[in-house]
Amino acid sequence: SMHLNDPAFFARHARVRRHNSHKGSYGNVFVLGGAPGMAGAPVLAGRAALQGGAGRVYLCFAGEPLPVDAGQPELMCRPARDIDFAGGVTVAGPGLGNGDEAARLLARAVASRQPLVLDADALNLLAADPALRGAVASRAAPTLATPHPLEAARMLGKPIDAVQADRLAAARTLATMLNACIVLKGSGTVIAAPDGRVAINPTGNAGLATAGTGDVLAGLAGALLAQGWPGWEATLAAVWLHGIAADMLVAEGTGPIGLTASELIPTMRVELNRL
Ligand code: NPW
Ligand code: AMP
Ligand code: MG
Repeated sequence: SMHLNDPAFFARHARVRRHNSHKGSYGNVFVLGGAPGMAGAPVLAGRAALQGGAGRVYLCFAGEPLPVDAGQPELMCRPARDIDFAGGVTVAGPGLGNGDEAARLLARAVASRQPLVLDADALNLLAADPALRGAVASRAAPTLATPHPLEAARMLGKPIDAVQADRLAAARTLATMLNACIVLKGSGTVIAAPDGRVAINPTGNAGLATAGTGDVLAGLAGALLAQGWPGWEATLAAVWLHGIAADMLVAEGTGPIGLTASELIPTMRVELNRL
């Protein structure tokens, strides 16, 4: 049941835009994050969601909301406490912080009946709260979780070396624990589903080893879910596109040294349109 992540498996889900469609046809994404000092993380996730094709994207700030993202004014900035996460896919975690208010907001997003992407501080909050992990595991809609090795180690209650020594086992254990598609990130990203399917991603390079690239991946995954992709295929496609974008930037000389997370976003969009 293990395979190499290849667009042949998922490309058919990249539907062309129907002539008579509108923004409501492509779903809403709520990015839940942005504690004080961490506004950049939801901005990156939100820009990736928008340029990944979502119809509308809301940045939902745990801290004081930015008035606007001047570099991407299409994004709608709101205080997270005003958002009812029922109306779309939530990407929870980028720069969310670890406090009580963050945990309350996350619990509301987990309770929505919509697809959910869990990243960054959402995963750290889950590591600290078995009841919230139980609430995630009992969700009916697709859940994706995108831990880097340290986030995986925190949820598994193991040292990071133990995660890295058997990345397949770590991803499978988390998939069962959370009843979620798991993306265990890092060189040789492992993807595991709760039904036992496993894939290894061949794209990407060490240019991705820079701040914010994980936030971009989470936003793209949310956009594909909002456009109706099934959970497993959305996961595979997001990881593959994120990696191929980095590979394209290296091929044109923009990396690996100094490649930035922001630069991935328009290149991911080109690759998504090419699927
Ligand atoms: P080390 O250094 O090797 O011991 P944390 P975070 C390890 C937000 N951000 N292989 C590595 O450990 C996020 O969204 C905001 C092996 C590394 O130092 C979060 O909310 C940004 N080890 C918050 O910051 C841009 C690996 O994990 C440590 C690994 C904290 O997230 C940046 C870091 O983990 C950021 O996204 C690998 N492949 N990858 C913004 N512009 O606002 C990671 N590690 O302590 O959980 O911190 O990931 O930076
Ligand atoms: P995060 O740590 O959450 O910002 O996520 C980092 C992103 O960059 C993930 O998608 C990782 O898989 C990717 N990444 C980091 N380092 C490497 C590497 N050496 N090779 C390939 N991908 C990497
Ligand atoms: Mg991250």
